Amino acid sequence: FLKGNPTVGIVGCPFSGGQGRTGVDLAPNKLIQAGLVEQLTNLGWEVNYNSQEKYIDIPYNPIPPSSSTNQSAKVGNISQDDTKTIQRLPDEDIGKMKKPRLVSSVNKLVSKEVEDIAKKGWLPLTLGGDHSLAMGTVSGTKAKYPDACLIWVDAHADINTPNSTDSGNLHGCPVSFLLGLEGTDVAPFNEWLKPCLKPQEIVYIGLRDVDGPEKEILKKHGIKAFSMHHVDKYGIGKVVEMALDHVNPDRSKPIHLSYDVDALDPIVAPSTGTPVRGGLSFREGHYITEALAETGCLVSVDIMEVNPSLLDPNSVEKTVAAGLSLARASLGETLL
Ligand code: NNH
Ligand code: MN
Ligand code: MN
Ligand code: MN
Repeated sequence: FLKGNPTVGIVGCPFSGGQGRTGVDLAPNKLIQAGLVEQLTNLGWEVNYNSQEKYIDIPYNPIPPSSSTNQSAKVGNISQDDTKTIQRLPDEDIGKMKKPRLVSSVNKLVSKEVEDIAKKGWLPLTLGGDHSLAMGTVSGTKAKYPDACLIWVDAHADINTPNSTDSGNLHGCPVSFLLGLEGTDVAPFNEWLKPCLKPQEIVYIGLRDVDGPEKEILKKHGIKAFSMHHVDKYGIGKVVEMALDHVNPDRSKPIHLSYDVDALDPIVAPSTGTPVRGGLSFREGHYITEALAETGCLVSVDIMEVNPSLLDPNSVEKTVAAGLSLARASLGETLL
């Protein structure tokens, strides 16, 4: 599906507004500093940042309206005016949703960015930031590839609606918006985000902490999910095969991979906002990316929820290293 020399467009999204813990916004920079660009270049990819900057730095910190000058960082190809508009929005809860305007406006920019990169024939590699960013990444991928399927690797289903969410954190809701479930046709999201995904186009791997209402939603819409129970029962090889058989039976459709590092066991990726015991082993987690790379159908990849501010330096190093190796494996690093 990609055009020309294999080219990746890195979309660094230092964004934490979809959940309550700061620090997840430090991940893109950390991954870049740990050598992501060199590593992908060594795999034979041409690496672009799609801007003059080292990576695209999307602003999110609301600043008080009084401090108007020089507060917004230069942000790739996003104009200063855009950043000021975003930063000055008052952001009261809407219903249960926290920071809805911020999450919406950042995702609108991410969506456009991912769409532009995909339309060049490049592979967008989005570095979160929290997983609310998948509203933008998946809608952007879908704008270029309407028949793309979505493989969601996560401990969580992230399919709460604005009505069903308990936490109000929008990183627990992106899938419901992409599907256009009941309650998602709300401002400010409905000003730009149209339902772009069908229930049969998504499959989950790694689930083990799914909220009650989310289980109802999965059942109601017949959404395929492989939990850790299935990984234990069938083994990861069979699970990935069954997942692909469900969303991509002929291995002919483009694939978007949205990878939340909390799918990995906390021993492998401890520095993440909501770790859950009993996750994917290092190999299981990487097998998924290798098998998807092997299909030749991967067109867009997200690496989400690395939080370099959590726990001790050793935990951070492990988690960042896992993020890097997942990115490399997704982009075809071969073991032999
Ligand atoms: N289901 C919970 C919620 O909606 C937790 C979501 N947390 C995640 N998702 N980390 O990947 O708030
Ligand atoms: Mn997630
Ligand atoms: Mn998660
Ligand atoms: Mn929970």
